[in-house]
Amino acid sequence: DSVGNFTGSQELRRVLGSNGTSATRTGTAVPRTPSRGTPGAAAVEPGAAPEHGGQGAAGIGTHRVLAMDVTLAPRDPQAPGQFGHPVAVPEDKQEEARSRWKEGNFNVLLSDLIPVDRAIADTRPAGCSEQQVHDDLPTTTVIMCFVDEVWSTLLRSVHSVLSRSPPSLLRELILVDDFSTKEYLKEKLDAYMSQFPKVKILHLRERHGLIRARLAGARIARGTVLTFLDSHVECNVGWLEPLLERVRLQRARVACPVIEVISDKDMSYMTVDNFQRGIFTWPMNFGWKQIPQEVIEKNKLKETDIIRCPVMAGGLFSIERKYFFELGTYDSGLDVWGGENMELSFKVWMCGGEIEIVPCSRVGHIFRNDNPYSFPKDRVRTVERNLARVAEVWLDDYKELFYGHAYHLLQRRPELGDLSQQMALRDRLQCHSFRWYLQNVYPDLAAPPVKASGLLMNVGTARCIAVQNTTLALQACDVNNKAQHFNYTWLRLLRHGELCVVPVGAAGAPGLRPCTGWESSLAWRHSSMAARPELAEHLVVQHQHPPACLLVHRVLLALRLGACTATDRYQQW
Ligand code: UD2
Ligand code: MN
Repeated sequence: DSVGNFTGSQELRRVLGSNGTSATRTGTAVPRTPSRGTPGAAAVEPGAAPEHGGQGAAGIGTHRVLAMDVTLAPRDPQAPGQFGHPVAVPEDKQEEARSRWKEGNFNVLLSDLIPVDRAIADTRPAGCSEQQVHDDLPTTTVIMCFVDEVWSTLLRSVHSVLSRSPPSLLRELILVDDFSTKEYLKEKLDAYMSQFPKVKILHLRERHGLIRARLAGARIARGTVLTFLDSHVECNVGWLEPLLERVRLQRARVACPVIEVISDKDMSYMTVDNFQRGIFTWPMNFGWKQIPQEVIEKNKLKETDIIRCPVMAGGLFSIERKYFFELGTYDSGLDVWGGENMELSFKVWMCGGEIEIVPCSRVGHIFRNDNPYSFPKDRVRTVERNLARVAEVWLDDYKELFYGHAYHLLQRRPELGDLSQQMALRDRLQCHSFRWYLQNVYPDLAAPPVKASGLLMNVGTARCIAVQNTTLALQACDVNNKAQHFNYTWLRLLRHGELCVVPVGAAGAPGLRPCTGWESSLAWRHSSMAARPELAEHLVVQHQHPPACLLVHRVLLALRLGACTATDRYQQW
């Protein structure tokens, strides 16, 4: 059934209903005034389930999720930004706010103004605070890696973990300093954190990037579960137990909180629309996608229902430590930033696990328009290389869809480094194919529209390719003639309906064949062989060595394959 693709088993389903406004992470987020997290009031609603829920099926007791939050009665209720309210930059500080923006690519001046332990509104859907979780939840190590994080923001992230996590479940909080350059992140940070016995700081001796920095934290972690967080977050009331409950129920599972928005401009805490899944579009761009309204209604989905996701955002999640290592952690060949969320998502799903968003767990995050730190190498190329590694290891033939959408990579393939360990891991774990993943986990991935469609006109002769019965011919171009219409797909097939143009047809010349399955021998690269890209492009059979080009024979005026020549107009289409 379709709901299986969207939501998880419904163990956590409880009281229904919703209130309050919500917003998206793509710009229309609106501040939310606290409705339940009012100062001084415990986040317990009248008529809710009892504090202790008695015995679970296995004889293990359960209790109502703890709403512990020492900030609910804040020291200074009048402080700016308290309760997640927006803050305005004072008139005489506008210039300073602008100049400090680049320290973190958000309003650093305001972050410094608001308390490091401010209260925020409890944005959980109604019903979350009555949910029951097991008394024997696993402990967790929180791992937060950072490079040159803003002081007040880093502190606020740490305080939110310490003050809103049940102490018995928080084994430790490991800060991994990825070779920051800022002075305040050295002795001053060590000194500040020394007041919290649970906080450990690992200063890396060189820049490793977030992927290897997280792994450095994971290697020394002692909690049963690892919980990764970015270093500019605010964990909301009751955020931890629902994540740990999901992992306790099923160890081969990644549990993610709903990621809410801390405004980069006014530092307000904003909630987001419910019912959003983590998805990707080609070439492997992460995004959130709303579950269609009719699916919500048909299946009577509740705001508190678990949401299964094809991929995760990457920054905030809980995973059992031993399971993470069984999966081979991350591909440690991924550099600096980007793509690791795709890698772990494909690996988890294809090798027997699952990924979900837990609506009763909510964590705010400052979304920024640009990375505030430098990349050791070119940023774009670093991310592309990471994604290409993921494509090569996990996508099977579908990697052509990735390369088809990142076309320049076809011409200039990045140096990917050694992939043999990753391939061996996939073998050892006996993971499903990417086709299985698409069919079972992400069946609604939009069928990729074709890359181009229209006529295939030869520049030298100004004639067009046409389909005659089941063979190819050259004719005077006519846009109204359906026989001359072709689609060029993202998999680089030249299609006419169900027929594909193939390099060698029945008569030894290029011809047609039913398109069944994808093989590299059917693919045509449409690209310029010339230094001047404004020249019309060649249709190259790539898997032949040397590559061959589709051309019109000057004498016979018929289609042939031949050696590619950059300037030959009879080879340009
Ligand atoms: C998102 C994820 C982020 C990561 C990234 C893709 C969320 C909320 N964030 O981008 O966790 O998955 O996508 O890779 O889902 N950092 C280092 N060393 C580096 C670079 C970054 O320690 O070389 C730290 C950084 O300080 C931050 C964390 O890694 O705490 C994530 O980086 P980001 O906040 O720039 O990534 P973001 O949120 O844009
Ligand atoms: Mn981030």
